[in-house]
Amino acid sequence: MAKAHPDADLHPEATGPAARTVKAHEPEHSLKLYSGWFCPFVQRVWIALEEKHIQYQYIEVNPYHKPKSLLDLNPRGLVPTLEYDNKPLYESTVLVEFLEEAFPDHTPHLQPKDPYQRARTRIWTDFVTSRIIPGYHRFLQHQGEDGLQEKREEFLGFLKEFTKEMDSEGPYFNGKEFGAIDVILAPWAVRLWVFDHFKGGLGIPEKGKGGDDETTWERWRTWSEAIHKRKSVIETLSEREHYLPIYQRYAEDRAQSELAKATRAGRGVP
Ligand SMILES: N[C@@H](CCC(=O)N[C@@H](CS)C(=O)NCC(=O)O)C(=O)O
Repeated sequence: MAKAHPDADLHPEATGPAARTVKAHEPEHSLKLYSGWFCPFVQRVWIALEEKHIQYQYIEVNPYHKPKSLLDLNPRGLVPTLEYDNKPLYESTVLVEFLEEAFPDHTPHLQPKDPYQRARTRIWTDFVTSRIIPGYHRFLQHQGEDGLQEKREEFLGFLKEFTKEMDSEGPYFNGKEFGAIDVILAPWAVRLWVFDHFKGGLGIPEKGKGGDDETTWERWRTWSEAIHKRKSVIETLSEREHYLPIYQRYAEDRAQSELAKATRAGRGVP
């Protein structure tokens, strides 16, 4: 028999503010979000749905058990998966764009109107996928003190690069309006506490202590605070205690092979 995935026994449902959001979206609806409450890729899509007040049905599944209902829609059995008019769609970055196009009358518009800004959103979305998220995993999975600081600096370097592209006033990436590029990184921004908890600190300098990078870190802090206060972000988060065992596995050497396998297969991990 195949060995159970270490995350197969994760907490079965959303808790805290996210549980209230789930409750409000229990009724049957033709737009269905197949979700794992803990998953940052899901949270992107969930934030977009909540921001735009789109009606949908929330369906909790454990993607490590892969129920038939999920596999029938998405052969890879990943969350998030959407069912739209009886048709399946998946990949979080595609879904965030899709919701904007499929529900054009719903505001706020998350994609910038200006084609240049829209193209920049794609460039920096790619940067989150190809640099920030892998850097986050390398830092989180690093074992021992030796070499940890290099992983930390690599990750912070990516955050700085991203931050330098932000509108100088903010608070959001493109200025006053919350948009798709904010949605794309927000789930990881609200999970950075894992480094304080497991890796001896994230390492972003305190206010006034950023040296040559102070302006960049100040801009990061402005963005991060705005993200942490955003209603749609808060209302799609569960209680921290239930994320802890998941991250503990990745931070403490127990899921390294799972992480390597998932990364090779182009899948995300929580
Ligand atoms: N590239 C996908 C990643 C989605 C993903 O990997 N989700 C994880 C949960 S956070 C999953 O479903 N994992 C199940 C598995 O690895 O089999 C996206 O952006 O939607």
